[in-house]
Amino acid sequence: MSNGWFSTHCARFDHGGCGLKVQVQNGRLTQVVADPHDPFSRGWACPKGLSAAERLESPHRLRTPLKRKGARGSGQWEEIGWDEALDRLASAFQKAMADSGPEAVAFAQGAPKGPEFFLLLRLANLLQCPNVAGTQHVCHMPREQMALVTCGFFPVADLEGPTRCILLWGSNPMRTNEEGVLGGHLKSALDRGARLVVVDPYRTALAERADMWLPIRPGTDDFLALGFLHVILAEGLADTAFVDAWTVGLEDLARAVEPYTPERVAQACWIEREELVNAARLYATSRPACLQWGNAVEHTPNSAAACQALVHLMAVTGNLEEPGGNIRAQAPRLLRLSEFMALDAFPGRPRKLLNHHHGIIPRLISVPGWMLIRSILDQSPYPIRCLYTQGTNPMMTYSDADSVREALCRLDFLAVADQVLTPTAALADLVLPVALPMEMNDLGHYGLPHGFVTARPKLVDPPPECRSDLWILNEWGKRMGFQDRFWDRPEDILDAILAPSGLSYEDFREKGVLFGPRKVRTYMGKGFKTPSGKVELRSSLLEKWGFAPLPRAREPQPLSDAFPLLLTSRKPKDFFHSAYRHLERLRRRHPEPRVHLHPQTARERGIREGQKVLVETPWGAMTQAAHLTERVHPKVILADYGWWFPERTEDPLRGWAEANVNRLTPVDETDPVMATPQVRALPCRIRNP
Ligand SMILES: Nc1nc2c(c(=O)[nH]1)N[C@H]1C(S)=C(S)[C@@H](COP(=O)(O)OP(=O)(O)OC[C@H]3O[C@@H](n4cnc5c(=O)[nH]c(N)nc54)[C@H](O)[C@@H]3O)O[C@H]1N2
Ligand SMILES: Nc1nc2c(c(=O)[nH]1)N[C@H]1C(S)=C(S)[C@@H](COP(=O)(O)OP(=O)(O)OC[C@H]3O[C@@H](n4cnc5c(=O)[nH]c(N)nc54)[C@H](O)[C@@H]3O)O[C@H]1N2
Ligand code: SF4
Ligand SMILES: [Mo]
Repeated sequence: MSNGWFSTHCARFDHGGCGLKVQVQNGRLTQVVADPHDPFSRGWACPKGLSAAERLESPHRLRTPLKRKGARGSGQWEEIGWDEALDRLASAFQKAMADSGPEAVAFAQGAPKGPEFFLLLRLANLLQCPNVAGTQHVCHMPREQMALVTCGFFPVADLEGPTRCILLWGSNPMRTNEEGVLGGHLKSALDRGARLVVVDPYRTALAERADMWLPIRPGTDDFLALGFLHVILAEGLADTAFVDAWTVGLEDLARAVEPYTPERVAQACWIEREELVNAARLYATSRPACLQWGNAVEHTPNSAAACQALVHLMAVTGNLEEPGGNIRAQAPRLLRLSEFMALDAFPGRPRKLLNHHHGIIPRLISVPGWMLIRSILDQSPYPIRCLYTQGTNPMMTYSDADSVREALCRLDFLAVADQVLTPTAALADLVLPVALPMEMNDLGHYGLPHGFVTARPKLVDPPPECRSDLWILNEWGKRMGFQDRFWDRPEDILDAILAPSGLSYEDFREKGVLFGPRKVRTYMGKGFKTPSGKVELRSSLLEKWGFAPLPRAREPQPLSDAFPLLLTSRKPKDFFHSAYRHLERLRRRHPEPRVHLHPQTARERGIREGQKVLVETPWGAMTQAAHLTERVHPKVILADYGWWFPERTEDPLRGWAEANVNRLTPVDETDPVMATPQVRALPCRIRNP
């Protein structure tokens, strides 16, 4: 490959996709800087993206396939070649399926990183295997599915439009770049004069800049959303023209929100009544206004209701599909996902999913991770013996991590594709080293509802024995007997995805980004994509599936003398979930896991800044360093999430248990529609060990 500067997009460090300029010299990546000409990020990039070169050359990186030698998890490995690795993979899966049918095997991936998630689903569908586990039940799907049943599309905050007010709810795009490089867009909208309301228990930098900050009691977003609706409907602040013409079920909704008076909601949410009323008024009367919602609203066993009520908020204020409100991003013309996933090959799929067995929403395409874990442990409704994971680290990211460990240890065969030896990989029979962004041709944001895709071309060769996920799945698929349903080379897959746009991968690489057309008020023609053609404030689909058609709040978790505080968390600013603690540049910025607590809470317990403290919930315990801050309520603590210690090579499991928030999160109660467990707002206590 030639020397020089090349354009690409950041990948796998968050959802952003910032434009980067990358220098290549003698086959090595030598410099990475932000691309000032990128139409989307306009010269912005963060330390994560800028550490892309270190990621490729990290000494922690896996560089050859490994086969387990000693006992599971004992850290003894034998290096093997790819031929043997693929043979082992294919024969383990074939044997389990021949003995016990396609349900005996399973696959898992976390947040999709590129098209590989959908290729994984393709392989599973061709095998007639319904078990593809994911994290969607805690990531995006409560929002997406509740939006789809209510208005037929996923409403994206139109920060590029003339928005006059941003209601930022359980989301911090300055740290996380939810839905594209939104942090920069949000800042531009504020600079153009938009008002800002922040709903977050933590006083974030944006909360400081906001016109109003509602320091909500963690886990009560359902109450607050219903309280907003109560105020808006009671005070006649709804957009009656839109509501009359384009919604059904207003009377039912009005009755459903009646009990959520400002007094009751203020008490449940630990905020002042006036704050609630003023915030609802500001959002409803600043037209257009957009609601940027985050992961926090989908981390409780009432995630569906909270998300549904937030879609109602956008609808009754007339902000759906309005420029500057919440719009329907149009995807560029690409291969249809259903076709790429070969859904046609597996017609009975929905009824075979564990989701069906547990009675949750029939439209969720992946199996909530905890259901897979429970099935492995209980051997119910059938035994699962083999698991392939790619791009996920369930030992750190699934709730009830101790049960994850137990389940993984019970498998006959576990194969893990990753870039480093994670605690999950440490328990595997087979570990596959992956090629990383810039070492392979790749395409970002395919299948996500953001309205664009980004090119991430290959700029350098991967280490000789590292392979991309697309390559692995493509070769594995052919070995499983589907030569005609897979491709010659991974590049052919990208060409197939791009074909409807008329571009080859080479053309696309030149273009860099492909946007869908920008359209608003698309419902004016054919109506909304719901059974009634209108926004369904009372959901006929939820009702048809046997769920409550209207949102209700769930009583907040009670605090007790034994567990007098509430534990919550957020995404790490300098890392992606559990990944990248092995990169020194990032680790220097954030050397150790820290739990944030109020100085008064610390004083009462004799806790000092920096001291290691024990955090306990009724389900488990972990240790992090105390950080004293007045940014949180005295009854709330906010812990770092995703921490393990790649540098602890003496420990085969790399210190997975010590600071792991998910050893403290239960799966005993989950959302009836979306299967979301209680990830945040956990009753807890904190003390000197
Ligand atoms: N307590 C708590 N739990 C949570 C959350 C929370 O906020 N709190 N958040 C939830 C959410 S929103 C999500 S999305 C999930 C995320 O859950 P996971 O997706 O399991 O999280 P990651 O830690 O990002 O794991 C991804 C793994 O993929 C590897 N990787 C990176 N690039 C590649 C690649 O190209 N190929 C392959 N094969 N591997 C790669 C990384 O090294 C890493 O080990 O966690 C959920 N769990
Ligand atoms: N740097 C970085 N960026 C990421 C990721 C990452 O791991 N690191 N992960 C990516 C993924 S997969 C996702 S899903 C997105 C998620 O991105 P976001 O939606 O921004 O989610 P979080 O950072 O988990 O939480 C956002 C805010 O919720 C607040 N919060 C905590 N508990 C509650 C609560 O009970 N109610 C309310 N209203 N707020 C609460 C936190 O203080 C935090 O400021 O980020 C993506 N981007
Ligand atoms: S903000 Fe996100 S997309 Fe942009 S450089 Fe940082 S990690 Fe990459
Ligand atoms: Mo996520």
